[in-house]
Amino acid sequence: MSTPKRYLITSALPYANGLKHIGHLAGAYIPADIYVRYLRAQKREVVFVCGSDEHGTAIPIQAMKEGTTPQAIIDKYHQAMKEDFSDLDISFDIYHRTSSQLHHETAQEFFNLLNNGGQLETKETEQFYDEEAKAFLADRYIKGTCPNCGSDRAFGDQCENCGRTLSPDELINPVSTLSGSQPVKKKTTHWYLPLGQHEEFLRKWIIEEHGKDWRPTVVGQCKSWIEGGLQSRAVTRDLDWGVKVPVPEGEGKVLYVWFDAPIGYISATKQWAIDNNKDWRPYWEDKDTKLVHFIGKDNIVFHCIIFPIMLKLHGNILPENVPANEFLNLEGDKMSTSRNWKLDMRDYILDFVKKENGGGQCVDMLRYYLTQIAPETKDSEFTWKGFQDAVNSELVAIFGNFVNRSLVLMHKLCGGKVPKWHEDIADDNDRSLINDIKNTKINLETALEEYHFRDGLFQVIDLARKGNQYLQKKEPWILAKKLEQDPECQKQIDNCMHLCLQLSANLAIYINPYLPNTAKKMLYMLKVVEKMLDWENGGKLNLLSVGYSLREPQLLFRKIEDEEISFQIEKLKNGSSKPLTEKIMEEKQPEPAKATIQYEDFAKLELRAATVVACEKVAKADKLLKLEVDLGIEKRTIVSGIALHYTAEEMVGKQVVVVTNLAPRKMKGIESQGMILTAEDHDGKLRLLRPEEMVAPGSSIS
Ligand code: B3M
Ligand code: ZN
Repeated sequence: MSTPKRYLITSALPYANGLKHIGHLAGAYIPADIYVRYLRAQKREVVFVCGSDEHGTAIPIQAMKEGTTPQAIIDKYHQAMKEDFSDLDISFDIYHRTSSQLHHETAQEFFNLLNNGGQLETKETEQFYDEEAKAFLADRYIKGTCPNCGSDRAFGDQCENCGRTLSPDELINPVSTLSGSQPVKKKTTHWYLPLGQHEEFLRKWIIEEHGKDWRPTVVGQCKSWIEGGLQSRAVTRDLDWGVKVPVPEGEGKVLYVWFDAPIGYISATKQWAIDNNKDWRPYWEDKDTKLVHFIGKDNIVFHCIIFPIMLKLHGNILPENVPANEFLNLEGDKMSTSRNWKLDMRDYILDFVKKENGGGQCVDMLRYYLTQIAPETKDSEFTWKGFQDAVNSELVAIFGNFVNRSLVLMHKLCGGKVPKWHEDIADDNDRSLINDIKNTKINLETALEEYHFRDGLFQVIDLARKGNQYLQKKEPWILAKKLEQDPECQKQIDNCMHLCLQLSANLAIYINPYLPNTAKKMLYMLKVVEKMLDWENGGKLNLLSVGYSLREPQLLFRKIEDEEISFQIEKLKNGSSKPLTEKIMEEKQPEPAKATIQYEDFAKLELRAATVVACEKVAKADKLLKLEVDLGIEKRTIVSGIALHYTAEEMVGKQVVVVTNLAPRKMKGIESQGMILTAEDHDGKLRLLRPEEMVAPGSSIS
């Protein structure tokens, strides 16, 4: 296929009824993010959309559980999920929500167009009705025994035990979850999408056109749906939470959540276009757009059968691929929210990313392991031991080790500068490594274009492994010892180190889609700008110029200790993954009183008043502002975590209190030369501490 003009990449819209776990992350978010980062490095035009799915019965059910309103539920979880994705560096261009006005209008317009075009049928049917609660029962509100596996906890739409999609009529001994009573049948009218009329289209499009390039698991599921005969699907529900059916006869009814949710991809694109002054239409109407949906396997039928029919009828483009993933199990068992057998993204963030020695490297460690075990072709399993092994024996021992050794050796043996390349003494080992650097680019490209993310990652690690083998063969440290007798050895050392450094630069390019924080850290050490990560630079051997001096290396990854692993396993077995409210509380607990100190201890602090002379937001960091402050005799740069509480504009001109003798610290690559004092309110809000009246900048505070 020729290169498309633009790409629209979507990740499944998660239900805003709870925090999402690493199974979701591995299924629909990390692979999409890798793909998008790769496309961006290729300088392709790409928009990556996602957002919260805020309709469906899951929302009012969660509200009942938490004793609050559906609105409060979606507000809480929308915000929480958005933060979690951002903490794990999932780089959506927009994270939208289906409760927005724009989405309601878009979904209603969609329904009207299909309805007015005669593409929907209405049917009167009998549906389950709860006489005590006086309400029609949505499928999710009915529980009973699964006809497939016999589990007595199946819902009217799906059995969570065996995964089978159900209709309420199939349930044995149905009961209403609203009142616990036995539901009765009552007449009601609904709109239906007659899937059966589109069977020919589906057969041609999926089986003939994409039977070879889509994942076999996806094509297999579609085939069995089509061969099983496609029934008409109701696209409306008797419910008061959702997008209102936009016709008078639809009073009291809403669109079925699976009708409106995928339209959420379109409304997200519209909102993105508004925010960025772009036109959304080509993304959904121009055949030169490549649309790709990243989802989990339980969403296949909606993305490969129902939504494509809707898109076709509405005159939109169809997805080019739907790389659905299978499921991720956890420590020998299925992940489950009700049994609290799961690892929430938030738990990992609190235990690793936000811990002292965490940050970007812990984000990358999780991204690494989840890609290495990605359930691309069959279910796979997350174990803490596996996580530890992947980090310690691959990231630390292979990738991190190679980069670190290369930099340490070049500082030792080449005076901290990129040494020359002497073509006249190049040998087979050199040439074979050069070939590997070039071939990895081609193999990685193929893997990424075909959505084989695991395989691609393996290629990158394998290249680092080859780098280690090369160093081991060349032994530049031995050559260094021979220098006195044989000064010619310097040329061999030069070649070896030159190649290792060019390989390190290439590794940064190749790892960037997978582990963006690691790539950035490498850029810093190699003292090169972000532009070097452009894909077209992959395979080049002149990325670092001869004579260029590089920084001292820092370790790319830390080891995962045994205690961390046993702690996590204990935690999982004790079911101590806490609900969100407690997780937030945990973060915000007032600190216990600290031990008494002497005046001398206090006097060690140097506090001064300073005036903010310039201020800007730190790119890609929601919470950070970069300030330039005037301390009378000098100006300093300070990075402060107050961006959620003050805008950059309002900071300029303000006086603040600065701890001036604190050791400088790097945040997002900027050195912060001091700290600004704030008070934290109970609700987490930060307020600046400052002199009651303006004082001369630099005034000391005691
Ligand atoms: N919210 C189901 C899920 O999270 C659903 C996906 C919608 S994608 C349009 O599995
Ligand atoms: Zn079942």
